[in-house]
Amino acid sequence: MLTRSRRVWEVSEGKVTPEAIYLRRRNILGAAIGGSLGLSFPAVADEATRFSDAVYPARKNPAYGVDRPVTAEKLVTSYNNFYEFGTSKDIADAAQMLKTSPWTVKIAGLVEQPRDIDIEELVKAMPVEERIYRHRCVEAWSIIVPWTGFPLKALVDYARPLGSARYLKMLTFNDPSMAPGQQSFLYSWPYVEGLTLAEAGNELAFMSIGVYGKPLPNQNGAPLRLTIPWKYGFKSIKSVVCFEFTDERPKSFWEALQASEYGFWANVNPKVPHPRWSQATEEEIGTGQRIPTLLFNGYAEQVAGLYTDLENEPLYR
Ligand SMILES: Nc1nc2c(c(=O)[nH]1)N[C@H]1C(S)=C(S)[C@@H](COP(=O)(O)O)O[C@H]1N2
Ligand SMILES: [Mo]
Repeated sequence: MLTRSRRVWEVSEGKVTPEAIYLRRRNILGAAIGGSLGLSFPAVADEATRFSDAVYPARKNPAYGVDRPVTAEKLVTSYNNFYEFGTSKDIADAAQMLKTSPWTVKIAGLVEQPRDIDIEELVKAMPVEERIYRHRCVEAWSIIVPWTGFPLKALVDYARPLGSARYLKMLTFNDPSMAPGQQSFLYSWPYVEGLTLAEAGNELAFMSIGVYGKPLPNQNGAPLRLTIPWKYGFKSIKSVVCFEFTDERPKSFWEALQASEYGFWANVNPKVPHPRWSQATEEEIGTGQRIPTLLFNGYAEQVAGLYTDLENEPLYR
């Protein structure tokens, strides 16, 4: 049931833009160098980053719940999008090659003091809690997940951005020796995403370090991933290594590949179809039910105010 012969959103070769082809040429040199150095895969997966025992169990925040049962853990940890490890949903085994310890997070760009910080140190400084959120993929499937993490706003405050900063750009690791998908020239690595600082400061914007009361499995974006529940899932960037504050709107990974289909805003809206399929309903993974999709994925009350002056922007793709 979970495996479909073909995913409509998978970009067929005919759909690849000239820009993607340009990027692919640009990347060939880097890959060739990696090959000549004889980089090889480690034989065993490294242990996941360990957070202090104080993190688990995290306080459950009752303000963030969902009126449907959570999705089975086994499904959430075995049905994934993580193109660094392949284009199918079945990448959990491949993702075990990701080395998540040590893990350094870079705080860069328009901040008072750019710096590198070990993730364990960062997490110690953050208010960790558990929240249950809906997750709505642009491919029209959804899951309900208990995340452990901290508000993105706490990280923004910690970074102390300058007044000139307007956007937060986030980057995934870039290491084709650990992530075979990054050897593909069709995509422009590393995966990148961005938010306005107003969005990053919204109470719902969350950085996750765990699911189901345990550290994130690699396939879900260990050791640190964005969880931004009112936007299509591709905005929720996994395995983040850099937070850069900038005055330029970042061009995200999917936008760079196919801007007509995947934009910067990507807010969930059942009334705005994807160019190739309807967004009116979604398949709830596990139950197989098709349920109506909600404006802002059910979070309109918290986030609609972010967009009141932006009616001319393509907010819903
Ligand atoms: N670095 C990176 N982050 C990513 C992706 C990816 O391919 N690479 N896929 C995105 C998409 S399309 C979705 S739906 C979610 C899936 O998260 P999950 O596997 O934890 O459910 O991760 C998002 N974050
Ligand atoms: Mo997605």
